[in-house]
Parts: sequence; structure tokens; C-alpha cells
Amino acid sequence: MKVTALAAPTPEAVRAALAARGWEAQPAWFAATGIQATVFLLEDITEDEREALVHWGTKSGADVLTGEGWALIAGGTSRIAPLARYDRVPEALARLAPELGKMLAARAEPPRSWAIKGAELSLEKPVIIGVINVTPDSFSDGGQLPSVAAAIEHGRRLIADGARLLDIGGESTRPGAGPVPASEEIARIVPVIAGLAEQQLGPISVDTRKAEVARAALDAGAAVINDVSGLRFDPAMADVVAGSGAGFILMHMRGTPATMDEHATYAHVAAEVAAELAAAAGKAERDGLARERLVLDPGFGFAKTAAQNLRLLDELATIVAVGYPVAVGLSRKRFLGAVTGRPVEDRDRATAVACALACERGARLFRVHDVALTREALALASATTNPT
Ligand code: PMM
Repeated sequence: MKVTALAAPTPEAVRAALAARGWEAQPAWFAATGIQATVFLLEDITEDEREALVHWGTKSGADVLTGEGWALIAGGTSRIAPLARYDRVPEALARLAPELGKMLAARAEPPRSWAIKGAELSLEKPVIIGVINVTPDSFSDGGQLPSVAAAIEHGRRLIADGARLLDIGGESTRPGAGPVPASEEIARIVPVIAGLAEQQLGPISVDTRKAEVARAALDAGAAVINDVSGLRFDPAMADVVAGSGAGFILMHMRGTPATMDEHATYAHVAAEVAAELAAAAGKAERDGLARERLVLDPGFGFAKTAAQNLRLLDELATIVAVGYPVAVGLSRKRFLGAVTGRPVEDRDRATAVACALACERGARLFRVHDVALTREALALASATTNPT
């Protein structure tokens, strides 16, 4: 059975209304999350399960829509929650309880921090990840940082602007980009990591798909590995990261940067990306990466069309419901140009707005080139959705 939690609004308004009428903080929060509308899409269900769900829906007052092999259940969380309890769930639906229970628990208690090498990043406020591309051909700012000194200076500026993590990339992942040998990638990034670390600018993340590059980066002082292949490119990657105590950003992509455009085929993009990320995260944990070190990223622009990227942004709460902190890389991407008509060098305003929308839908980390502008947008988004 496959279960997907679909996007739903936040419980903040109800919590605030109860708090304003004298409720204590904790009961107000539990009641607000209890009556919050939830929608779960269940796939790969049997005919018996489908019948049991329809019957349960009539009794419980929740809405149940079904078709062959699937059902959509909707209602207040407190009405749906008994389905996640072994002692309350109808026997024919016992298979549903564990998966649903995990999703409801993750929604009630979202992760509040991220363990990276040597530090713990609080996620109470949005975390901006500033991009330092040291590739000659990256799609949005490639070629503008010709020397190690310029890259370090750029890092200093990003930190001053409000970045809480710096992401260094030595291999372009633009659509159709060719591979770079590990030795070349290491030669590009290690002097920059060492320079930043020496000047205590960081923490530092490295954008790489290769275990050998990750190992060199971690030795030079990196605290996070950002793998756009989601552990699918290099079988040795999980071991390198698991043994190091580094944080890990697991991004969704299909195919490789050279072939990904052919794989942009989804019937329901948010549900499929959520399922593929959940499976990859589960495998990462079995391979030794601790859950508290993992961040998921839906991979905007990677094996997705403009329309699919927009749908994914709208339904980002479905990715957040998988239960890990979510990072988004929206910065200057092509689909923002498709909507605004702006060329790549003029997409920072659209990036800032897109980040604010993603924040409202539950993303906690934002990988951007223009940190100052996005910081303002996120300060506003975060102040409205999370006023405490
Ligand atoms: N996008 C790019 C590169 N690395 N990493 C993560 N985690 N998420 C992204 O969306 C992402 C990434 C491509 O953009 P760039 O060429 O401007 O760095």
C-alpha cells in the first residue's frame, strides 16, 4: 500500500484563536492540529480495503473518494487519526495504520534542527544556503568567480548578507551538462573550502555526486554533502557520508543531468517525487546515514518541466509531509523565467517570491545566489507563518 499526504493549510490561525481565548499553548496547538483538514491519497489498495474505507467513511464522517486500487480520504486530522491506531482501526485496514501514523506524527512534530558535522543548525527560522559556483559553465553565475580569492570573498559577502550555510559546487548540473573528472572537481573546490574554513566562514556544504570528491571536501573542512543525484550516482557515497558525521542533502532527480529532460514524465508530480524521496531516504538510513542528518530536496528543474515545477511548488507540503526537513533550490531557475519572462540574470526577485511561497508551505532551507533579497522575503514569510 502506498500513502501520500496531500497539501493542507497550516493550523496557525486556529491555534492563535484558541490562545487568544485563554487556552494554554500546548492544548491549543494539539486542538488546532486536530481539527486541521488533512487529505491522504492511498494507492495500491485491495478491493476489501476499499470497501472497508467506504464503510468507515460513512461511520466516521470523513470524506472518502475511491476508484479502482485507490482512495482519497479527507477530514479533520482527529477524525482520520483513529485509522493510525492499532486498537481503533477496522481490521480490514490494519495495513494502513503504521504508514499513516508516521505521517501524522511527522506533521505534529516537524524536525526543529539539522545535525551537520560539528554543529546543529536550528530550523526554527529559515536557513539560507548561499551558492558559490566554482565551475566555468554553471547555468546562472558560472565563470564569474575566476579565482580562489574571489570565491572566498564571495563567501564572506554571502555570510554577511545572512547565509547560514555556503554551498560550493565544482561540477555544473545544468540540463545537458557533461561530466567533470573527480580530480578536476577536487582541484576546483578544495582550495576554496580550505580558505573559507581557515577564515571561519561557514559552515560549508559541497555540491557533488562523487564519493571521492565528498571525502576530499570533508577532509578540507566541509560539514554537509549536497548530492543532486540523491545517492544514485556513486555507490560509495553513502559510506563516505555515514562515517563522517556530515549533514546530507538528498535531492530528487531522474536520470542524470545529461538525460534528465527525457525523464520529466509524471502522472502526479508531487506524489511521485514524495514517494521517490521517501524510498531514497529510507535506503539512506538503512545504509547508515542517521535520520537527523538528512534533508530532502524535491530538485526543482531536475527532470521536471516548467508546469511540473510550478505544481510541485504549489504542493510542496506533500514533500514536507514525508517527515524530513525540506530544502529547495529555486534560484534563477528556468521555470521562473517562463513565468516572468525574465532572463537568468534578472530572476532574483522571482526567486525571493518563490522562496517565500515555499517557506509558507513548510520548506526550511533555501539555496540561493542572491542572499540579501531572499533574506527579506523569508523574514516576511516566516514572520507571517511562524510569528513566535
Ligand atoms: N540546483 C542546482 C545545483 N545544485 N542542489 C540542491 N540541493 N538543490 C538544487 O535545486 C540545486 C542544487 C542548479 O543550480 P546552479 O547551477 O545555479 O547551482
